[in-house]
This record gives sequence, C-alpha cells and structure tokens, in this order.
Amino acid sequence: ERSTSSFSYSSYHTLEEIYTWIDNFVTEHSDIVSKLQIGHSFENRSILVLKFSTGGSRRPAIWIDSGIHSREWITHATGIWIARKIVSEYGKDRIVIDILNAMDIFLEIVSNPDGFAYTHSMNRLWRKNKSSRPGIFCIGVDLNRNWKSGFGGNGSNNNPCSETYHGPSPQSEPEVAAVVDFIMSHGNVKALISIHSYSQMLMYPYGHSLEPVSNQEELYHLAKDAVQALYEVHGIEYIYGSISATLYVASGITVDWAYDSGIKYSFSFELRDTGRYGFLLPAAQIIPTAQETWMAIRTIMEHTLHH
Ligand code: ING
Ligand code: ZN
Repeated sequence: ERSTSSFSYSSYHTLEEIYTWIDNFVTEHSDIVSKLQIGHSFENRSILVLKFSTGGSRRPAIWIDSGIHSREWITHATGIWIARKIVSEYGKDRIVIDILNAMDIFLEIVSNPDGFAYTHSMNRLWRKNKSSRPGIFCIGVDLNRNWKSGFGGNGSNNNPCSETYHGPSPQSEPEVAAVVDFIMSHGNVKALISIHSYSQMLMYPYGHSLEPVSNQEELYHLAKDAVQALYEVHGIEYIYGSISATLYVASGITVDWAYDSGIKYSFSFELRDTGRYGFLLPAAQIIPTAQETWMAIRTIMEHTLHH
C-alpha cells in the first residue's frame, strides 16, 4: 500500500503493515511529522519513533510509548489513531495548536517489535521481548522491569522463565537502552506517557515503593482531570493513583525511571477493558478506546504546556 487512505484504523495490523503505514503517514504529513530510528531490537528490527514538530530545536517535549508488552494490541492501535488525530487537530483544536507551537511530541508505537511480530506468528499472548543468552533456556525479558529505577526489586523476577524477568542488568535490553539513550540525549522531555492494557487505570510513580513522589498531589489532581475527560467521551470508568497503591508494587518500570530522570509528568495507562476480553479486545473497540484515551492524553499535555 502506498497511501494511508486505504488503512483501516478500526483493525489490528501486523508489524509490516504498521511500518508501511508509518512511511506513508510521514510522507503525507512531512510538514510536521518525521520518522526517527532510535535503535534496533534484539532480532535487529528497526525501533521507530514519530516526531511531531512545527520547528525550533530541542523544544520541550512529550514522549508517548505503546506496545512495550507485545500482546497489548489495543495500545499499538491507539497509538496509530492518536498519531492521525494529532495531525488532523493541528489547525483545528486550539490546545493542540498551542502544544505543537511550543513543544514536540515523540511517539513510539511499537516499542517491542520482536515480541509484536511473535504475537502474530507464534504466540498471541507473548509479553516480553525475544532476547536470549548463552546458557539460559528461557526467552525474553520483561521490558517493563528492565529500567534502572528500583531494578531487581519487589514485583520483578530473577528467573528468566518468569513473565516479569527483569533481565541480567538495568537497560540490558536494546529496546530499553534505545529509549534511555534517546531521552537522555534529548535532555528536554517534560512528560512521559507509557501505554499498557488492560485494567482501565491511569497511574503515576512510584511502582517500586509506596513512598509518595514530591509532586504527588499535582499528579493526583491531573490524573483525576484526565480520567474525567476520558469518562465524558464514552462513559468508561478508570481508577487512578500511584502504581504501587493502585495496582501492585513493580520495580524497574518505565515511569519510575522517567520520574527519577527528572520527567515530573510521568504516567502509565492501562487501557480497556477490565477483563471480559482482556488482551483480546475486539477490534470494534479500537476507535472508542482511542477517542477516550486521546482526551486523557490531551489533558496531560495541556497541563504540561502550562507548567
Ligand atoms: N501490567 C503492568 C505490568 O507491567 C504496570 C502494570 C504498568 C506496572 C505500568 C507498572 C507500570 O505489570 C500490564 N498489563 O502490563
Ligand atoms: Zn503491559
């Protein structure tokens, strides 16, 4: 396919289809969108990031990632829909105009390309990446346990066969190292939003401990506003709070690393549903999920712009 006009935003897609869509999308919106390759996966696939920018250099930025867990297909689909929403709202929605006139948005849609390919070819419920090491007979590291903050602590596992295996060392996985290197060398990321599914939650640090973060009151009120904006779209209820208090203690996670690296607006979503379909969310729910998630993300971006 050579244009995005035939792409179905209400279907799930393979990695190849998404990467083709990215190329077409960037070509069609080259005035504000570009494609960055920030690294390679363990199996040597490209790790791609969409950059939305209206100019400037190293503007304050918002980072959004989806698909760090490969089986969470609704998150990739939501990322794609949001990419299109950003370009269609620039020029229409005053908030999006103001955001993009002052900030850049980086969007990593497929944060675990090897795992994602594997969910299409072999095992629909694969969560981890696909790395292997000599003498270790299980495959894969949990990319949401491989970050430096709290690495190896409670809610992560030392056993390579575990679904929450943290890996041999912090950032041992190329998919994590690529993001760390990019965000650190950028140096001006103000907000990070990491998208998972499922459970209908909006959460902020910490995951690794019950200790409150310094701006926890601000994050609590912002999460509340974002969840309210989400609710107003289709009446879907999200719960919100710190990760450790809302869900469970989890160590070595993306948003704790982001927060400890100075990104004070650091959030993680768990999208629809609450378990009826779980990871196998019907494609008919892609667009409503993306629409409501967008309103929450827009709320977080607007707050970031004004602070
Ligand atoms: N659950 C997340 C997990 O990695 C999570 C929960 C999200 C923990 C964000 C910490 C931060 O265990 C899923 N479904 O991936
Ligand atoms: Zn996840």
